[in-house]
Amino acid sequence: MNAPINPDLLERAAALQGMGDSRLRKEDARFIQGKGHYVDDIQMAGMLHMDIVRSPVAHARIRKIDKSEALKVPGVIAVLTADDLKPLKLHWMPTLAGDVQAVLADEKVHFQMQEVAVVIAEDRYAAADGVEAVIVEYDELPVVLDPYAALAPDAPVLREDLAGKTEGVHGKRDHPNHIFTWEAGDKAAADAAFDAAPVKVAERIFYPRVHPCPLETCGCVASFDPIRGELTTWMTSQAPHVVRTVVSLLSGIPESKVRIVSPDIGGGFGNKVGVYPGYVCAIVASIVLGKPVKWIEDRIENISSTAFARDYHMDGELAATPDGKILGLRVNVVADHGAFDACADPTKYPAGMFHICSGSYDIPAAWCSVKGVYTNKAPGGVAYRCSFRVTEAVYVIERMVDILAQQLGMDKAEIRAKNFIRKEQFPYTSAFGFEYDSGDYQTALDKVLAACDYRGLRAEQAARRADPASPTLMGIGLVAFTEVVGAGPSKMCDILGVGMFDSCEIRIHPTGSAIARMGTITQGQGHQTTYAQIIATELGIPSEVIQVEEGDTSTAPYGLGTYGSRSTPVAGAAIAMASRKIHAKARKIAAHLLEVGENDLDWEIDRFKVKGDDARFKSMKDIAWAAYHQAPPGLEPGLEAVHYYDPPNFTFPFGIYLCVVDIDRGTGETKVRRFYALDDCGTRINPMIIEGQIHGGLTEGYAVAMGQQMPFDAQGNLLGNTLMDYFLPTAVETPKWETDHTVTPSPHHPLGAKGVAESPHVGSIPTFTSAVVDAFAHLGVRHMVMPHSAYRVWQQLKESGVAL
Ligand code: MCN
Ligand code: CUN
Repeated sequence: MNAPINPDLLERAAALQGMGDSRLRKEDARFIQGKGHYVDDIQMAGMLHMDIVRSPVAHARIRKIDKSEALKVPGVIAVLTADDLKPLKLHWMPTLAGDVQAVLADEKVHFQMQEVAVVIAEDRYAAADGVEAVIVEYDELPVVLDPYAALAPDAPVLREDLAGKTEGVHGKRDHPNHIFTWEAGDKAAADAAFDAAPVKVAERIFYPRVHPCPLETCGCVASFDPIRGELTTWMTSQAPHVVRTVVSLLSGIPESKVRIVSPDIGGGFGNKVGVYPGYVCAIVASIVLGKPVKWIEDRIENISSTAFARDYHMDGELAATPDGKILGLRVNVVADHGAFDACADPTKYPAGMFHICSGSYDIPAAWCSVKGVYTNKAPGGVAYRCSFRVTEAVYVIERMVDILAQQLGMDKAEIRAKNFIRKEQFPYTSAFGFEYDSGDYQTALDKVLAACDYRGLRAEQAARRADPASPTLMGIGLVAFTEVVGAGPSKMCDILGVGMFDSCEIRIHPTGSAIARMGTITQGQGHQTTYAQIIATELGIPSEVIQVEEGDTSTAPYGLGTYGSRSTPVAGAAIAMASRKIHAKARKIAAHLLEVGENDLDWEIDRFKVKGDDARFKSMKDIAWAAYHQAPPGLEPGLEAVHYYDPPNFTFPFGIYLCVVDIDRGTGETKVRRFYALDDCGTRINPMIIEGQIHGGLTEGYAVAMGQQMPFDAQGNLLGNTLMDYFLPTAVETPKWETDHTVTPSPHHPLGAKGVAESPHVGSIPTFTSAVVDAFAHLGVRHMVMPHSAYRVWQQLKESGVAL
């Protein structure tokens, strides 16, 4: 596209605040004034409140549940247990991963804080008192927390409901605690590469269990209207349409009488993709009692029982030549999925997009295997800004490449450059079968190394290492990650059979303003701002007069929701395509009004003009009016379009991140001196919003790498389920971020755009580890387990003999 040179054109283009403009976030006007409208803000006449009785133990048989005292608590209306749900066949529910999950514990509890009963009362306090008064007797059973121990021949059987089932939805189960084994790549080719390779490295890379911990916890208000037979549920859902389908299938209520609304969401980060027992119970309670029922989690419930993330034990191996050319990759994963397999993966990918684990490198032979295992921990698995296990995949390959470099005495940057998929190799098919759409890794790497004076940093580090009196150790982390986002092509991805397309409906009003509705839902990403910008550029209507609406299944076209950084790659494309349908009709109307042929018109920013005659034109505003008043004969009036976009492929954004840390030899405290993040997400719609997304993702990455963890004691009690213990960095701890970008458009996306929101999280975590380990590399250390808290780093300082 040529930049407009004429000042009038520049002014007209700027007035649209279209793509490329750092338009301020439209959402912020309400958020910063406390005028957001969240689920817990909803009040309805006669609304009841629900609270959940949860298991204090991690593994036990339920001997008895006594509701009688609870029912005497003033204000308590009802207490429901699995026995009450049984006649409705709702005591178990299907999970997104093809397993089943207990809605309320049925004879057994499988993890601490599992849902055992619900109390419905006139207010929240009575509900809480009711919860205290429910008496549950448990016979405790041995607890299994380690996935390797869970696979021991004599391990206690956790899921008795699956006893004797040797075939799971994803193939054979060879142990009662085994969920699936999923393999990708060519094992024979990988084994052959390893047999022949002169250099091999192997390391166990553990990615601990963490939690996305959005500021707003999960919750809903379910309201069943017994007269109309209609169910409306406002809920914190990242995928309201999918929930509508599931609710209809489970309840038998026709889908046309189920309405799911996601109002403002105070952060999702993947935590709000799944369907939780609380939602199901609130809906059942509303249907049974004929009144609206509100359920809102507290913080401890959120961290302890809703979708965790990671918990991947990865055995990585690389085979290479002595000069650092990678010949083969093998990764063997044991994945701790907790008590129920409730990972939010697309149906055909039980281990998500893990086979992006060949990363940014041209690796000729690769194979991976992921074994899912049940333990006595909460279910979940894929959430937390991850795009379906990409975080784990990027972590393992980037750690392994560092380890290989260290073994060979090579520089981190050099070994990466040596193995990069080169620009001219795109589209590139990886050994795991993904077709990477576009990339230019070398240009990005060169830019980062120059911007940070990488050589200077290495010289400084050498000097520091040579000085035994230095109070700090200096480490340099470097990562070159490739993401796979934009799930996805329906041929490859579906959720419970629904293909993962997305949608957009645009309606231009007679006066030239517009409303657009999508099947995605913003949780803080700024869709109301950025989606309008796409339409503004495509149709020449100012962003300011384009209203964007999402999240209400009664008004928005069917979409699969927002997660996996899919909104821009999928819904963003749908927006462009719907706009183009309108554009084509507008051209017909303009030709009619100007009495010329369609081919005699040129499109220019906000108008169609007659070729070679600047004075004769019709603006989009003129055309909108005409569409409703004097549509050309034979053309239906109105100006609107719907488009459902099924992407031909994923998009593959990438980035190069560099981090410099100084570690205090006295305390183990790690100071991030510099963090430089270069991202390439193709065409950029709103640079300011992208930067905000990157700052947010880097801050979460910092949290995961440096402090977040969910430790369990031997009885399966989760230690650290409050914000006193679970690390959420504030402005005090958060390092200063430097951002940069290159632009390598996606060749298959109508706008050339790729998703970006998860990249900073995916890319930064291995960068922090890379930096911390680098500080110890000259002492022979090649890997350290996250989080790199001061205490752990201090232990390493002592072990390496350099503590002061
Ligand atoms: N964008 C852009 N140009 C691009 C790509 C993206 O301007 N080339 C803009 C988009 O227009 C959009 C934002 O960046 O406003 C993010 O777009 P995208 O990368 O498509 O990601 P999604 O909108 O699908 O967001 C999902 C992603 C996920 S999966 C998690 S987890 C996460 C994240 O978004 N959760 C968030 N960022 C979050 N940010 C906030 N504030 N809150 C959350 O819960
Ligand atoms: Cu997996 S966290 Mo985001 O994809 O909603």
